[in-house]
Amino acid sequence: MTDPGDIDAAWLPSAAFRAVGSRRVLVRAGEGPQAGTVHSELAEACARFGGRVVPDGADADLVLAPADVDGLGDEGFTFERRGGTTTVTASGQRGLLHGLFHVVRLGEDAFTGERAREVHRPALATRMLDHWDNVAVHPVMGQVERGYAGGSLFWADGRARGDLDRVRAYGRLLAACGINAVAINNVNVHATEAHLLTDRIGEVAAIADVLRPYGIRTHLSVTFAAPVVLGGLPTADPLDEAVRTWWAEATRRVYEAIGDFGGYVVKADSEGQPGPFAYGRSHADGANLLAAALEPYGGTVHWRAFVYDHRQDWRDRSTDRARAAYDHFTPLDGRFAPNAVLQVKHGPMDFQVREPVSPLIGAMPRTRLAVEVQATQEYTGQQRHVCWLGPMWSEALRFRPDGSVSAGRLADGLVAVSNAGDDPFWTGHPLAQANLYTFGRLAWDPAADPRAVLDEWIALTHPGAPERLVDGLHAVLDGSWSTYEKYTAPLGVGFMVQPGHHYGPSVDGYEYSPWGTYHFADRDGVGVDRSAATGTGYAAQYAKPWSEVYESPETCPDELLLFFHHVSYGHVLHSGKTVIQHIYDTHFEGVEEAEEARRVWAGLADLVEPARHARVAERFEEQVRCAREWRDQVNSYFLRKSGVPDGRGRTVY
Ligand code: GCW
Repeated sequence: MTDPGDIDAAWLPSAAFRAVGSRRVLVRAGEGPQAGTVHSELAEACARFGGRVVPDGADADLVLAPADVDGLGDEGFTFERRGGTTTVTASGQRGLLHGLFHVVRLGEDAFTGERAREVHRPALATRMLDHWDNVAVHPVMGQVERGYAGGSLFWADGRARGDLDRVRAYGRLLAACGINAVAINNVNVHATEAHLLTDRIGEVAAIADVLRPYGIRTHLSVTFAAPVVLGGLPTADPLDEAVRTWWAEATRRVYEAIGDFGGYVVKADSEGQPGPFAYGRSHADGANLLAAALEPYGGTVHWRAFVYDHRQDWRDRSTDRARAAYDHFTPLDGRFAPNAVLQVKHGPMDFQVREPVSPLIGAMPRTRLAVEVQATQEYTGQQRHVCWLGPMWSEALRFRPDGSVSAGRLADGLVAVSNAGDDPFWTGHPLAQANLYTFGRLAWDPAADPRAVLDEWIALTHPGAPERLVDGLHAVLDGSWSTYEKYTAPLGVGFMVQPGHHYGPSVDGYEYSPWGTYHFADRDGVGVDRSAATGTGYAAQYAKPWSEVYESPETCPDELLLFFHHVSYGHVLHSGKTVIQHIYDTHFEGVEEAEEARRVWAGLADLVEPARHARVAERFEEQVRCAREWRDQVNSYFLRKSGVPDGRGRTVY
């Protein structure tokens, strides 16, 4: 059982260091912030578990040392075990830090048998978390927009926290799963937060100082209107000389305060945020303005592609929000600066439980791209429901726009909206920690098997876990995404959530709204026709084979059918069921699966630290209640629309 003092430690409880800490360890990491971390981690682990940090030349069980290995880069490392010695080498301190955590993950396995030299390096250069944290509590969105884990880790009482110990602990957790960049404020940049860029950069620097020893660079969300709202200029036109000078000067000062500052994140012309459209300029003009300011210092601008009309008329059937990012950005391919990265949500809509992979991914070969996923569970149960997103992300990362199975790279970076806050369990729902951990590991290696990553998380979080606990956690987590999908919006149609906060069911909640998120259910059928032949043409944004696969209901995968097509309730799926019977069956099953997961969790009470067990148990009560609400509202809605009864005669209201 976990030491109660370790609740805060998530996947790095002290016992996770037992294997390393009971060895003779030789470190030649050199000087520098991450080298310092390697030294102190090992010294602490050895002090706790009876090992020893030995001087150069002495016999050692574990050696960490610099080496010049071709192609390792700044973050890669080698690992091998020969003649009773485990050796980690790296060209940079960051690599040694990653190597150390690799050894921690392996535990005793790192010190048994022989292992030929393995080379480890991250597949994606940027592995980033975006925090939607506000400095000043926002009247509607609170301190953390879409945050379900308490307040912000970084900000409290209107300023950067004075005590950054928890930020330090956070940085350590992130380093241990491979994350190397954090944006510390909301992409919706409000009045107070705009000032972080200029007169409040000192607060950002204090946070950056704490994250640096873990190899994490700090990024800032900035408002495109900064030259106006902060600089007093009459315009923020990206082609205006005074505007360019303003950004260059502001950025120079940022780097004076934070030498390794990562760069800017920008949400422009999106949901009311200012952007280049106001000046008749393109998003390439906008992004390149900031890229030019950052370029002398090696910084990057992450420019978000979440640009769509959020004030559309629901009566207008020709506008399709799913098309928007592709339509806006593909004409700009090749026009973005080398240090501008287009940050694209993994799906074309908005982090629904099921969406196709965005057609923008793969459609801009001359543009650097980062894929954005949402660890914070805005649409997947808000950390009251267990919903492990590893399989969903893995599916998206394995998707190949040309239908191949090659391991070719989808993007330069992977970004997640963080699900962490100042909650003692970090993520509100203790099991949601698995999402954060899995994200980091998949960003390091998108080809990794998510279940193996989950095994790592379980082993680190519960060192020495008996098989019953390991099996129980798998039983609760493995299928939790599929369970959530079953009791919520069916067959990829999306939304059906309560407007505004997005928790719980409201089938027609967004049906007559300006947000572009409709399901078009009537008495005959449901779904959005996005075919090229008769619909919005969205399906044609894909390259072959996907454009053809999605074009026809005959070939479209069941799980996406209502995303791409409007079909009758009697339409027969590949599964052999009609759409209406599928809706009934999955909603009953989803609730049963949630109840079963709750039962499995209850049976683990003797193996899990009591406070953690109680927190999860309490969340399961809410999940089951809410799942039943989803089931009954969705089933009743479709019974009333269609008049088709459940083939199995179960209760529908
Ligand atoms: O998912 C939506 C959220 C908004 C968010 C927006 C975005 C930060 O509902 O709260 O704003 O996406 O990604 O910009």
